[in-house]
Amino acid sequence: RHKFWETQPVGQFKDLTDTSLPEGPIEPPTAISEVKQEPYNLPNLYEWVTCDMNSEETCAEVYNLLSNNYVEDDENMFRFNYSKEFLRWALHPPGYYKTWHIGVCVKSSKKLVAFITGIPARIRVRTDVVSMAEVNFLCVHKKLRSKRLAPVMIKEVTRRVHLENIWQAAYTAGVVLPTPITSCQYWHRSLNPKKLIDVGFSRLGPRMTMSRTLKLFKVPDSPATPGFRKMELRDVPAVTRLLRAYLMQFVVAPDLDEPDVEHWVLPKEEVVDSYVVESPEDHKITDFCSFYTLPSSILGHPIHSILKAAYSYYNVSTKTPLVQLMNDALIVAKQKGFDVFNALDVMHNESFLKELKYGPGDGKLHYYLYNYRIKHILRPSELGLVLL
Ligand code: MYA
Ligand code: JJ1
Repeated sequence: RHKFWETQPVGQFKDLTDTSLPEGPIEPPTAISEVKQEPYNLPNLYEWVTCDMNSEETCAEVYNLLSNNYVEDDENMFRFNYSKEFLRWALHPPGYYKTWHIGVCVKSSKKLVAFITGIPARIRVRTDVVSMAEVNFLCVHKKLRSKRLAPVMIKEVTRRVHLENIWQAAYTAGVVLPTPITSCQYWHRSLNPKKLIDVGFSRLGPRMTMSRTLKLFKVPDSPATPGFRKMELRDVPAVTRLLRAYLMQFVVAPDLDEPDVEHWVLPKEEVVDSYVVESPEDHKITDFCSFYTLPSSILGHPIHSILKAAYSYYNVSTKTPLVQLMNDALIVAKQKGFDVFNALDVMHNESFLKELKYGPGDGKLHYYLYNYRIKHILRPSELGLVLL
């Protein structure tokens, strides 16, 4: 069934019931000198390139490949449209390796036709903090699909990760592969219901009129929580403490330090938004919420071409009820012109989704680890990791 994945050190479907298998690495690390020194072979017309995402030209080529060929929904109505600024941010965390930003070009024309990336991350699994690669943005041009290019790209990124003495990876996909550590559901909160219905993203509910729908999804003009404000650089130490303490309770979560928090959650216009609640009495940071900007292209619509979507990222409440905090997140997202606020049922998200009028989407997101076995599949609420 899975000619490629059956050969890889990942949990296999046949092992799902075998409780004798231990948790932890599936294969031991080898000496770096044992790692293949040359790139894997590509079909003759193609060659490997390392993509320098700091180059405006390269970044634009990657953007163009993804905006025309990356992930679509099951009915091919929408396609993720990651911005250039977002891609730069996503691929340049502390300690990133340029060699993990891998392109495949046509030799003769240098046209970019495929892409895959890794970034380094420390991921905690129960009590074990593991150096991993987070693999993302795997994309093969529509005209080159089903030619078994993806397995070669996955092997090549694996090789380059091994060369840095890293032996595990985390990744997500909309498709089921051997074998998910958990499977999450997407939920959607309409902010601009008229547009969402016009473009076919959502439908008028049964026994609902447009005017009842507009009223149902209306949000206040400004946040309700006293002390709710945009996160600033000076908040990094407090936000890091809040996040580290919060993420401890999940089975799988990133191990974030201050440089990570500065990179991943300090607000970046049109990329990531973060807010804190600063207590008006003692000026302590008690709560934090964040979301990232990932628009989708609307395919073949006469009027609208972009759906502006916010995705829930990391949220921590110690004083403000999570429902109230996330309601304020909806309010600021609406102010910023987002059409929809999306969230997965990870961490404590289930506690606000229904209450804040999110509805389940038709998409799922499966989470995977490479070369690390987990004994039992997790509930989404046991997962403390959001990949972009
Ligand atoms: S998930 C986003 C993936 N991208 C898209 O969905 C964009 C649109 N689609 C495409 O561009 C292509 O359809 C892709 C497949 C490139 C996805 N993850 O070349 P093929 C397996 C892993 O003939 P194509 C993301 O970015 C498939 O089961 N494997 O197929 C995270 C089959 O293997 P097997 C996938 O359609 C990526 C083989 O590929 C995926 O032309 C994490 C067929 O290859 C998928 N999403 O190209 C990658 N889709 O026969 C793994 C299909 O065994 C990282 N396949 O079933 C692993 C860790 C590596 C680092 C390790 C370090 C230690
Ligand atoms: O966005 C998604 N689905 C939408 C649109 C569906 C269009 C027809 N297929 C959806 N809309 C309903 C919203 C409605 C709002 C009011 C309340 C009730 C609900 O369900 C889905 C997620 O649900 N997105 C996708 O399918 C995109 C791909 C997801 C897999 C991503 C893989 C990522 C790889 C990462 O590395």
